[in-house]
Amino acid sequence: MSYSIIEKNDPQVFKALKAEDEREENYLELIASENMVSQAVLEAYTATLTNKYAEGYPGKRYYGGCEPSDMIENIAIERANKIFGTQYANVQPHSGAQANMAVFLACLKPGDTFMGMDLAHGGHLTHGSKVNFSGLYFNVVSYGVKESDCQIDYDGIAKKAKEHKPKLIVAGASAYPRTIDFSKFAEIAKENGAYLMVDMAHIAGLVAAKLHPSPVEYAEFVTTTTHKTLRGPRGGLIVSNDENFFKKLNSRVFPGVQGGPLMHVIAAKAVAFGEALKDDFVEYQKRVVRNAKVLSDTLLSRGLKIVSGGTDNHLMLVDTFSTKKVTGKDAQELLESVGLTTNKNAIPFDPNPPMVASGIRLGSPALTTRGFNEEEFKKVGGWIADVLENPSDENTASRVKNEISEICLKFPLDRFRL
Ligand code: DSN
Repeated sequence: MSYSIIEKNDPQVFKALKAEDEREENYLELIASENMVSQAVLEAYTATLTNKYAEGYPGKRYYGGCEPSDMIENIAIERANKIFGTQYANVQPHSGAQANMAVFLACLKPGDTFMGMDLAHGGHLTHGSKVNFSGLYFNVVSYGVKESDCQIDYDGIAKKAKEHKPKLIVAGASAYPRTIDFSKFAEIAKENGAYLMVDMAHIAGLVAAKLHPSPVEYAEFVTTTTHKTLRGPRGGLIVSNDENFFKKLNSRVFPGVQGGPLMHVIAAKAVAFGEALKDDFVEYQKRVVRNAKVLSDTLLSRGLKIVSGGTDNHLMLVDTFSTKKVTGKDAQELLESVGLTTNKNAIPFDPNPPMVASGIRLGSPALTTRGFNEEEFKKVGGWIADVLENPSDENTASRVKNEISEICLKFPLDRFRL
């Protein structure tokens, strides 16, 4: 990126911005929730629309001068609906958390009961964590995965739903590597008179490319972030086909949980949605899934344990503790020291506390954007195994670091290519 004016006027900020550019260029990004946006998305993100207040919705704003804002928001809405086959899209949520909050406020009252996946089993903060609004203001009944295979315990969910009669069931996860059966969730919700919300944040790109079943026909509410597999700017989105809630959802986003929308971010969402409607986006998502499998198979072949035995989507959870006696925290630090960015992650039934954790979460979206294919993902798997097998061997670390530097040069982050 060029920051020529900042470089001149504000060297302190320039230094930090440049450091991030260099980090993205010189490290291999394996955090499953991250991706690299195109130059077109970045351009929209820096548009003058950041100056504009546009509280309200297209055609019904509280401020003058909103015609360009209306144009851009309508384009984003239209494209989001086209991608997911919906009639309603709200592109204003600043984040996935705010999209989720708006849905909760649209169908729950404080103190109502809802069910969500336990954070410790791969769920998300906003699905009922005690320290989040979802756990602070609502009565949460958590569900999880089975100890036998670490896959979602649908029978357990059905049992809990019958017992607790939640008003809402939330499906979706932040660290779940398997296909989610939305039809089962819908069946359970229906049997118990509950609404179903699917937070598809992690898999939205796969859903868009029809590589994961869509939740739209099963859930009253579907939320997502726009920056993970969907490869847009950091932000949130709600889509729905249940017309009973369209008005309510709008009023819960604004004025319910937000004031002025971030119009420049909505512009960047519109650009990213346009990219997601192109054929090569489907090809990209196919590579994301294929590359994740290759990485998981490579690690398995090197004796590492993969939670649930593999992956159906873009991510995997590697149990570094039971096989290599390396905690997630140490694994993250070791890998970062050679140029691989990952995050420590609790594994289901984790014997270690969350800040230490027994595993790492790996994802293929960002490196697939960078141009990596099967051959490169095999190498990445090999490097991870080499480092975890020899955590205190400086020769291994230095060899892997050199090889990673070489591959970074071979695959420059060419945002214009996207
Ligand atoms: N923090 C995100 C993730 O890493 O999955 C979820 O919002």
